[in-house]
Amino acid sequence: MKKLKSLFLLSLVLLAVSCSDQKNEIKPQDDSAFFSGKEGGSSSSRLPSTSNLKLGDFNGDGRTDVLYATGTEWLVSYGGNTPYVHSAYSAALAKDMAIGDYNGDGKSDVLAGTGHEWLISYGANTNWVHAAYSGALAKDMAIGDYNGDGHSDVLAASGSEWLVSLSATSNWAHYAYSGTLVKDMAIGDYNGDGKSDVLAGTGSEWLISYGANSNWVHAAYSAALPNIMVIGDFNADNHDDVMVGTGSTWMVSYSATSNWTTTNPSETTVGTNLEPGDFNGDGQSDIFYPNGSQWLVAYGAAPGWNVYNNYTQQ
Ligand SMILES: [Ca+2]
Ligand SMILES: [Ca+2]
Ligand SMILES: [Ca+2]
Ligand SMILES: [Ca+2]
Repeated sequence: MKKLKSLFLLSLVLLAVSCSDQKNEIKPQDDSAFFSGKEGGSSSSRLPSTSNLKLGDFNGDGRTDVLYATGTEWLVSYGGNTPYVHSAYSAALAKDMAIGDYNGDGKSDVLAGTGHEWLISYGANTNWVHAAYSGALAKDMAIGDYNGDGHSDVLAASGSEWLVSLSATSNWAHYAYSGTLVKDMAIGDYNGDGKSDVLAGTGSEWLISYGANSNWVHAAYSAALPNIMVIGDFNADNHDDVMVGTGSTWMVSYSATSNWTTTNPSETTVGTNLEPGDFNGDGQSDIFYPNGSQWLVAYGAAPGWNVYNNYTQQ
């Protein structure tokens, strides 16, 4: 991973940025027809595709929990270091789920798309509740709180514009014109204003649309693309940061704008299987790594895996 390169400020790469010329005029909500999702690839999960684990804070105690979807029921390890307990009966698998706090009660909820409607299990332990009619599936969704009201919202990209369903229950509202797809986004609150922002990588620089409705703003020069990023607040300043693993080191760009800081100089287990969480509830994001029969946690993305749970399934 190359370091952020401020020297390229005037480079022609600026002219080649595929999405910097997108307009983001806000127009009145149009026909409110719900988007029928067709673009795949959520950037919201780094767990292995074979995993049936999802992370969330399902009991609202500030510590990340691990949900295991068996195909017939959901089991939750609260805090990630307690034995699984039954949460709900459902055939929905991890790949079908979009995790967020859609009712703003501090507990993570499970949203699933059936192909024609969205269903939510609040706290992952209530019966399914109808949320909205939409063909969008979990893989089509970028979950964030785009209006900053404490309720998670769903963003979908049509290939020409971004639409948001507030709290996963409102009609689609136009947010911005952009060709950037969900799979090319990394969602986080990079400026700490309470509203989720969209980061996109062009291969040479990062652009951010703050609140998913501002014009693209240059964030940093980096070749790192969203599909290798782990987003979290690794220094607990309420601004989300970008972590990438290069195969030998982990590096963080704080607020997605600072130069790289190496947080872990000697780690080889990096990349696609990592997921952010806060397992000790200190406000600093940790890295979760499900490694077969063990779950490992690196606190604050600092060096050293800690064996966190020895009796797991996935
Ligand atoms: Ca909730
Ligand atoms: Ca919201
Ligand atoms: Ca923000
Ligand atoms: Ca931060």
